[in-house]
Amino acid sequence: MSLSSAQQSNLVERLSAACGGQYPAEVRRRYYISGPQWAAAYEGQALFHAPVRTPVNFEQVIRAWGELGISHWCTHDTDVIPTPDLMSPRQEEIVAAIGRALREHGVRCSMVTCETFFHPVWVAGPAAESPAVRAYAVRRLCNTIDIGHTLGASFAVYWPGTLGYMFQGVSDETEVLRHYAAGLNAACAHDIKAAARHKRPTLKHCLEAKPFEPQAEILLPTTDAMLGFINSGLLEHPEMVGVNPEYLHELMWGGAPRAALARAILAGKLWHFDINDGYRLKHDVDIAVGLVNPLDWLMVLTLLRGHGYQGPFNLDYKPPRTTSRAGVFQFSFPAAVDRFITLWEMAGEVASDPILNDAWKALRQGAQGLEKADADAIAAANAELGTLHELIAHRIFQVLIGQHKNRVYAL
Ligand code: GCO
Ligand code: MN
Ligand code: MN
Repeated sequence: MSLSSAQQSNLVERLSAACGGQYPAEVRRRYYISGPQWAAAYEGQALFHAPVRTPVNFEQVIRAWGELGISHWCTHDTDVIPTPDLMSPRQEEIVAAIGRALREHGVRCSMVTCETFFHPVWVAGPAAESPAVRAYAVRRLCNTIDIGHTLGASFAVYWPGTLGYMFQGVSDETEVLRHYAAGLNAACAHDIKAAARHKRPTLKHCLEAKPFEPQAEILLPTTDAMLGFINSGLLEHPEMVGVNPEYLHELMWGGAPRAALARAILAGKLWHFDINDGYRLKHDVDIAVGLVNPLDWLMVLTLLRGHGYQGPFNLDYKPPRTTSRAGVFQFSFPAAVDRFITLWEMAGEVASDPILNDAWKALRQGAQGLEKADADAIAAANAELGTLHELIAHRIFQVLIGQHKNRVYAL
């Protein structure tokens, strides 16, 4: 017997409740979690994929965030304002309506981002050879900053998208990067004035790297490349510019996301973080947090907790095409939020676990009182401590599966 659509939905509801581990909206609101308009609105389209879900607008997304307890919302300019309406009176009406929706549903706007990859104007990239394209890009960046201040955002994110090439020799990479820097310089200069006008602090401008897609070659493919770019001398306000690493983007090039985040922390530039999951050296599948690499995620959050990261955790994932439109709000987002919260709290357990702390302390102390020049003696004196490396990995696995809280298999 086949189930009606309502019966299928009830089944999803029943099984998701049976999974347990759900947090009430007021608990979810304690975390600085943001939900992107584009993630909720994603219809499942891709090069080989037809859309599978119906469109949703900002009112529907903001209302859902309010109900689910996702405290912050973020958007590209063109997620909510059609390109022809940008910088027109219609834009003002839309932005005012967004402001009303945010207030009504108790959601705040954390971040705005300028779409510089989708529209045909960006075919040759946001820092194209054509001065008209670059001048238009600057107008768009400044406009996005204005929208951000109007909506009370604290961050602007820049994913350069098509900043790269299909063919070598069309452009000089140093020139393209200079043009890109000029765009960011104009954005920062505009922000300084806009912030003063709005009597607000300037936004935190965060660069997001992705190693592949949508170009064959990307000029700033990793968070490390972004950090180098910030310090290249090309930026007039490097102090206003930080990074927005995306977990999967660092994994995609074969890096260790935790190490990439550590380098950004040391540079004082880890301001915003896109959370999702996926596979090494594959496409940008943007799977929801924790569904592929839960152990790695636990360790990433342990690092961020340990360093007092205070920025947003942005749910930049794409609900899979197999999830229905209703399922996006009924299951996908709440489950992603709850996995994040669980992993974050588990990271607290890793940090305070007495066994791990004993092991870390012993390793840091090492064997004492040794003759500095005697390599064999130093190696021999520390030899037994080395076993703690594997013990630590085992203990973290136990935390992940709850064995540190006496979860046992009675065999
Ligand atoms: C991706 C990118 C985007 C950006 C977004 C904000 O996964 O393709 O991460 O989702 O985060 O464009 O600038
Ligand atoms: Mn992202
Ligand atoms: Mn991605």
